[in-house]
Amino acid sequence: MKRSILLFVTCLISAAAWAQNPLVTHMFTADPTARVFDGKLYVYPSHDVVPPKGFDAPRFCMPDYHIFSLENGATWKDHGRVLDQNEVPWGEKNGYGMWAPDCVKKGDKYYYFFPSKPKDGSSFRRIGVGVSDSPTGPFKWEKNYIKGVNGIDPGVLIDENDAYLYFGGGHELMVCKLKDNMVEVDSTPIKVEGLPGGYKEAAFPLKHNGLYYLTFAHVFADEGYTIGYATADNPFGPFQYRGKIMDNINTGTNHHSIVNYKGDWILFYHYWDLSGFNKLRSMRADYMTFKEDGTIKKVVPTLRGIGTPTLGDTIQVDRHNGIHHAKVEMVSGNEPAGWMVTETKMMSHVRFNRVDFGTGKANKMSARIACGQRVGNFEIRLGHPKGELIADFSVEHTGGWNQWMTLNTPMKPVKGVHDIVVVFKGEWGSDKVVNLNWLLMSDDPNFEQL
Ligand code: FUB
Repeated sequence: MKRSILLFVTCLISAAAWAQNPLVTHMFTADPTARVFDGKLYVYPSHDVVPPKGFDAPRFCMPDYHIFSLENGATWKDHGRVLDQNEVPWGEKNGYGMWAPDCVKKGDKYYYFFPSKPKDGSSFRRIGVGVSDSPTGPFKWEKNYIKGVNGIDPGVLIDENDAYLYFGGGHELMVCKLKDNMVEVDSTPIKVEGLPGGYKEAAFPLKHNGLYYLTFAHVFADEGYTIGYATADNPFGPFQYRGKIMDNINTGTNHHSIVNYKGDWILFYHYWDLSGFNKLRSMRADYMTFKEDGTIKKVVPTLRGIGTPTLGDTIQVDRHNGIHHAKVEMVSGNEPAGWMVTETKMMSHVRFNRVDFGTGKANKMSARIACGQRVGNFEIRLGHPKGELIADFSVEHTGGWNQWMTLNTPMKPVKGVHDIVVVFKGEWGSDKVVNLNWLLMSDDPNFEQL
């Protein structure tokens, strides 16, 4: 067993070497529930923070919720705080228990479901609801929690005109039907039958090809925290366990959701590589596949993740698809949290797949670099290290390997989606040409195309 865990962790570390995850780096985000509304991708995560000093806050310290949407090809917009713990009409003040939420659309209204600690002390968590005309709020919060529902992790299924609420954390998950008003139960919650033994939480239901899927976080005694799924021919079950969607990736928790966006299935989940601490998590996403027979192919986590960066999106080349004779490390100095390509030896290169050059309007490429010397250049090529050269940057002395600045250079017109390779050139024997954080393409009237 130990050997297989070791092998898996090794695989995860090397997956890190092929892989734009986490999705955001300006704050910690966990429990991502992704939804597509009118063709646009939104994520409704929870928010981990460092507990305030001297305050008896819980270890998962979660004060509020933000909403994110995917803009352009790979930029996540933070719509700001949508609910603070102290605005929950029925919630305990400073309870820091704003755990995993969900948001669904029924008719032309959006319903945001969230757990919080009730001030009446009636349960560990109750589930509240807010209603809005927009997926990003503002929401009108119900004065009371949903009567008859005790527990965490709401996951809602809209099946034609009916809505079902799954929830719970423990050895059982629960389900009930919601009334048309979406804020009251229409049936007493019952245990979901047919699920495997062991601790479960993070119920996320979906319907695919007429089959009901209940996906959930599931702890195996010998493996730990996995994401599993079960299917049934009706929302109340009984369900049949069908296997794992993701193995234990050593996250401590792994709360997920699944969405179909522009024809691709995507699994959202969380990990904690940005903080180095499993209670300060960051949401991630990777593509997922349903096989012809309805089973789900296990998802291997990557750092590259999803998204096709285009003009205006940062191309985080450190979340690469391939690297040769260079390394990735966290940035330091005067730069926001994240990673960089470093130890860039002569002729080292890094590959990043699926960049959308659009209709060929980009004429400028920018690069965020830190450099402690002045010799060398790095080239942006299409497809492979000897592919067509589309931009060339001469390195600058930025003041040191931790001092960051943005360089600009003209680029050739390129159309469509291509993989790119950054090739670092210095002198043989030099260990570091430059530290590179990100690239960005733009259409700048002050620049001429190469
Ligand atoms: O984020 C707090 C709790 O941890 C969630 O409600 C669970 O699903 C687990 O991710």
